[in-house]
Amino acid sequence: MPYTVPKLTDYSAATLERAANECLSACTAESREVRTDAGLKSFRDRWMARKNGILNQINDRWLKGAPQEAKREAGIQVNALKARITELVEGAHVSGAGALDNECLDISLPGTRRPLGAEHPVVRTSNEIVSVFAKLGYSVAEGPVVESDYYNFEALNFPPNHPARDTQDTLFIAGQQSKPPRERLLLRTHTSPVQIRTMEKMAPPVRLVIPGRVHRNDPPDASHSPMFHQIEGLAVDTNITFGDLKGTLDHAMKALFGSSVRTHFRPSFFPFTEPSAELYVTCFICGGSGKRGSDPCRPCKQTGWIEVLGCGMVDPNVFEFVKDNGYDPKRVSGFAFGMGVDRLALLKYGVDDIQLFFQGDVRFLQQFG
Ligand code: 2NL
Repeated sequence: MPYTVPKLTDYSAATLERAANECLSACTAESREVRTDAGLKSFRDRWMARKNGILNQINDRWLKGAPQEAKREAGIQVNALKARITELVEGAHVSGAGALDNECLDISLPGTRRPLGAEHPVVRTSNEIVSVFAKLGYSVAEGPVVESDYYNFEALNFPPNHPARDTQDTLFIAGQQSKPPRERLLLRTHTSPVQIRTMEKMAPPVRLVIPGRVHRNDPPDASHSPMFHQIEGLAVDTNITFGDLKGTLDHAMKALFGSSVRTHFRPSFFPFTEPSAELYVTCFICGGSGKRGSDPCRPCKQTGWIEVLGCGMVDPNVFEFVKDNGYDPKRVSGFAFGMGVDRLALLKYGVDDIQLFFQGDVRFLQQFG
């Protein structure tokens, strides 16, 4: 006898459960009997048809017919049953001897193509730089992109209203005039605030690298973007000297650009380091000759040297802000450095427009796959 939906004598949980189980076994048994496409269609119609299909009848008899106080429990049971029946009916397929032509699984169909992504060239460059320092025992730290004036400027020896702040065209968050100046929020202009935050948490000695996104109010062109990436490094210990800075950075440049590059330091100025320097490496495009064949080498402007980063000995004024956590400038010293990752990626991959990094054009990005 084919299955028919019984009328329930009562609506207790036990009765409902028994009825649901009977219904499920009937459906399972019928699904096993399906042999042909036509059989599959009538099986589906019998159970699922909107008008008078078995599921529909169950709804009418077991749910709508239930007394008010049993409706909630009946609803839960009926919904669970419906889900299982639907799964069974939709999963049923034509099977059995001689019915191979009707198999639903066609192994000759091509699979679903899942294109592989590629690491973005800026991220790749950033990871390469980080890993050079990780091998030297440096920890990696990250921090917020929206920062307070205190961490972005004040604690880094840019006092309020100091002209050094003008060198970093800052994007401020609007509507904060009511806050004290040092609490006002901005988009960090460098990753240095994370160095301060980390020194507040970790007592010396520290060896740190900090990669991350930074913002400046620069109009976009081939070499500028209001959003770009930096990596900064910091080493603080007793007796850290400028010699340590030179040795560490010379090693890092050889690891990054090849063992034949040479390094060269020129005096510079940063508010948070004293003394400060710019680091140049022999041009890895022309090998230091300033020429490519008979043409001038453009990346190094024929000088044979490329500026890669800024660095220096941490200014004692910076340590004063974290003195309570063991950074007494009389006891510890340190060096720090910072580099623009995007600019290095441009040089490394011979890309002539920084905007290409941020437009998300798949034709560009695919070349790094
Ligand atoms: C550049 C120069 C630099 C630093 C960053 C730093 C951080 C602390 C203390 C002292 Cl907490 N210094 N960072 C130092 C020198 C240079 O970046 O041209 N970056 C793109």
